[in-house]
Parts: sequence; C-alpha cells; structure tokens
Amino acid sequence: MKRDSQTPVELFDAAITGQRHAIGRLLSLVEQGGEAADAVSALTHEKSGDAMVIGITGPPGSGKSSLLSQLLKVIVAAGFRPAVIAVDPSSPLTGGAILGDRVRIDATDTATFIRSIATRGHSGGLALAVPGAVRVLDAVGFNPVIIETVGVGQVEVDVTASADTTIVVANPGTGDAVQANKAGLLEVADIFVVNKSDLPGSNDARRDLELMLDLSHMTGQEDSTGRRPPIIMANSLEGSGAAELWSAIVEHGEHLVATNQIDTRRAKRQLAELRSRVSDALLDALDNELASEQGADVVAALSDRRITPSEASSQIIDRVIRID
Ligand SMILES: Nc1nc2c(ncn2[C@@H]2O[C@H](COP(=O)(O)OP(=O)(O)O)[C@@H](O)[C@H]2O)c(=O)[nH]1
Ligand SMILES: [Mg+2]
Repeated sequence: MKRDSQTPVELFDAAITGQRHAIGRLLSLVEQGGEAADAVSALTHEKSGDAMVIGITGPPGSGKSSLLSQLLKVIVAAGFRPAVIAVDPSSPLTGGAILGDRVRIDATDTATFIRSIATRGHSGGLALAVPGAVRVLDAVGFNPVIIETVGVGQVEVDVTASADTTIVVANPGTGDAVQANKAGLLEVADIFVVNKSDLPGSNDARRDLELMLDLSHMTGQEDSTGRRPPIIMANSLEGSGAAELWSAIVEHGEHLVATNQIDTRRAKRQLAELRSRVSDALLDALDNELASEQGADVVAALSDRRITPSEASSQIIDRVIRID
C-alpha cells in the first residue's frame, strides 16, 4: 500500500509501534489543519495526557536549541523518550533556520523525535497545530514533549506558557531580564536559565532576574503557593547546567502534583485550545457574513450614517450567531 493512501487509523497503528514516517505523517496532517487534523485529534485525544509538557522560550539566538540538545542527552540517559516540537514563526518549512535547528538538536539517539512546525504567517494555525502535535507525540508514547518557541509574539508566548513547566532562557549582557518582564515572560516562567554563562556579565544577568523576581513578589504576581522560580546557569557549548535543569524540571513537576496544580494547568491548556478553535470559527463566520450581500448592506448603512457603529455590530453579530 502506498504511504500517502494510509488512513489516519493506519498511520496511528504504525506510529504507536515507533514507525517514524507514520509519526511524521500524523504531524503533517495536524499542521494541515481542518478535517485531517480533526481526524488525528479524534484518535489521539483519549490516549494522551500522560506526557509531561515542557515549554522553552527566549530570544532568537539565546541558545535554546543548544540547551535542548544538552538537555535531551540527560533526559535520554535518565531513561525517558523525549520529543521536541520546534516552532519557527518566520521560516518557511524549507527555511535554513529549521534545518539548522534540526542539525543542532538532532540527537543521534533514535529514542528522540524532533519536529519543526512553521506557522506560515497564520497565528491561529499555530495555536491549534501545537496542541495537536503534542497530543500525537504524547499518544504514541513520547515523554516528555518539549516545545521550543522564540519569546516574541503573543501566540508563541501563550503556547509555551500553557506547558506544564515553562523555561525562560536569558543571556548575559543583553538586558534579557527587562525584556522578559516586558514580554510577560516573568509571570509564566517556572524555571529561568541564564545560558552562555561562559560569557562576561552572567552574574549580572542572574542578579537582574533575582531583582525582577523580588519586584514581582512585591506586586503579587508570583505563584500562589509561594514557589520562587529557580535560576540555573548553563553553558550549552559544553553542557554544564543541563543536569541541574532536568532536576529542576522534575522537581517542578512534583510540585505541581503535590499542590494539585497539575490538573488546573492542563484544564487551562484545554481551555486555551478551545478558545482558539471557537474564535477561529467565529472569525471565519464573520468574514463570510461581511462578504455576503446582507453584510455589505450593513456596511453601506454604516458608511452612509444611517445606523450607528454599535447598531451595525449588533446586526452583524445577530447574523453571525443566528441559529437556523
Ligand atoms: N558562548 C556560548 N555560545 C552558545 C551557548 N549556547 C549556544 N551558543 C551559541 O549561540 C548561537 C545560537 O544558538 P541556538 O541554540 O541556535 O539558539 P536559539 O536560536 O535560541 O535556538 C549558536 O552559535 C550557539 O553555538 C553557550 O552556552 N555559550
Ligand atoms: Mg532554536
């Protein structure tokens, strides 16, 4: 049978036995979106929920992929079977950045699965493709599932922040602590890593983060259990800090379980996905309505000042959510 003609069910049966091409095909269906992605989600939804989901974010070039390649070695040595989803918002699928990422983080290990997801300029697509891809990797037996995103753009931050454990990477001498604060990353970080600790200024970067954490403590942004995110110093050219990072991840996972936060986090993740799904559908319905003859009439009435903006929006809303 030709590979392309395999149904999602056949692909899933093959994927669960570890066949990498089948896993890849399932992930492609998820990225495609629409009915193909829904069929895959229907298969993987019930069988997922076991994997620890880890988000890793930080500025481009901060060494996220390098840190991950070191972390993957530690995770595999600890007996786990990790998978990585690298989100690149700018590069097309054939882009050099993705290829570069792959080469750097592609562990020689067959226990590891690494996949890049491009957003193709469609942010709604990313918000749905990532949870769908996490479900596939979880359902076919990978654990943990790690998501790498650049810490710019709300969707990227949201996707990473909805992990069980979110790691924020900063560098010395770049004012990353301030940037992280501005991007809202301080509030979502469970663990900080000062990567490139071999470069000058790494202690200053650490102190900046400590100060920011002190401030957030004062403004009450911290975790309600009073847990303070640890700051780990790493040099990902040689691997120092990776073992400590893994210990911190495991410890945070235990903290989530001990404080009953794991279910709330996961419920939050489901809610975020549901929200994206519904708002995507509503936006599509809105665009269809506006493109229709009746929609054009409402727009014309608004332009001629026959109706007010609020009347126009009420009329459109009534039409979009009308129940036939
Ligand atoms: N000096 C130094 N360079 C690093 C370190 N980690 C990564 N790099 C370099 O930083 C650059 C960007 O790394 P990369 O992992 O691609 O960053 P990403 O864009 O955040 O994934 C590469 O040239 C790495 O070799 C480190 O700990 N120290
Ligand atoms: Mg990278």
